[in-house]
Amino acid sequence: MCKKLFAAAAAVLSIALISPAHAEDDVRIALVVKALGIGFFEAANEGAQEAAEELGNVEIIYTGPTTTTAEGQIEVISSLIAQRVDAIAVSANDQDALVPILKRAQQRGIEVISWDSGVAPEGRTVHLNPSSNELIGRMNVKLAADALEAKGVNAGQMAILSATPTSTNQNIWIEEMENALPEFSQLELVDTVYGDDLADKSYREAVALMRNHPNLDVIVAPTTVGILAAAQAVSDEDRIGEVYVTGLGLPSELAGHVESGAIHNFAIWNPIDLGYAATMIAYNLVQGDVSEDYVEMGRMGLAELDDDGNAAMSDPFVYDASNVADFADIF
Ligand code: RAM
Repeated sequence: MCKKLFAAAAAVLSIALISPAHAEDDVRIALVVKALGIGFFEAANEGAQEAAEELGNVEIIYTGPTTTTAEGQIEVISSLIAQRVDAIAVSANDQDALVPILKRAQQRGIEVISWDSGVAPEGRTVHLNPSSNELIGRMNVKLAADALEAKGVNAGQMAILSATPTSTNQNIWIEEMENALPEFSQLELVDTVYGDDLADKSYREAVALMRNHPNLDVIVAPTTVGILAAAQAVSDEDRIGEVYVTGLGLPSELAGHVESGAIHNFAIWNPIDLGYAATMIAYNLVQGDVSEDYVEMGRMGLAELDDDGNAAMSDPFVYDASNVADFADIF
């Protein structure tokens, strides 16, 4: 056989052997996020890719709308149904608005779970919370109390800068914050506003909070987009030391603001582990590997399911000047 032909045949063969995409028996799992371009979700995607590598026959489709709307997610999900993916794992912009389209997905044999921000039980099989909602709510208020202490005052005002008004997760956490507040009599909640997990809107809302409440002591943002924008706003407005920012954020995005003093401390769980665990759950559902009480999450262990299919992972972790740099390279 001519050498050239042999080389060409070998090249084709090796392409066939190394090309992993769209193999017939690949399990295709769509990770649908609130919006593209949010660091928290990109870290979750890293975990999803790790799970896919571990499982071997999984392809992750990381997708979401460009802004944090239910309409945008409905469009994305329609297209995933047309592509006949095997599973959809969604962090929802609205717990009810997505139910009809997700029901349609389920009718077509697609497994559906929510993670991070939940879908109502009618629209999914499992919902994976990053941690106990009550704990997250209480922790956010405790962080605000820590900020007052850092400022050296005994009592003060706090305001909440949230994501969208329909975010399932932030709404539950705000409710839990309000439940915990009576135990923190030093804190007065003076306002709750919404930055929609858009950097520019969150920034404007943070500036408006400072203008509308001249004696504001703490902005609590239970969103990675909101906390970063608020810290930037406090720093740009020259209010470091007067208005403290706290809530839920990524060490990689906030290390500089801890150093500047705009943030005393903040919390988050590991978003890589969350994306990994959501992928494992979706995969096991596709395999039919799930009982009424639990489903496995690979290296993260068992997810115990309550009657509505809700599960929760581990406790959030608190970051401050003593440890933020150690985690800034990870997520
Ligand atoms: C943002 C999103 C996400 C939330 C984190 C804390 O990235 O709103 O849903 O879990 O913040």
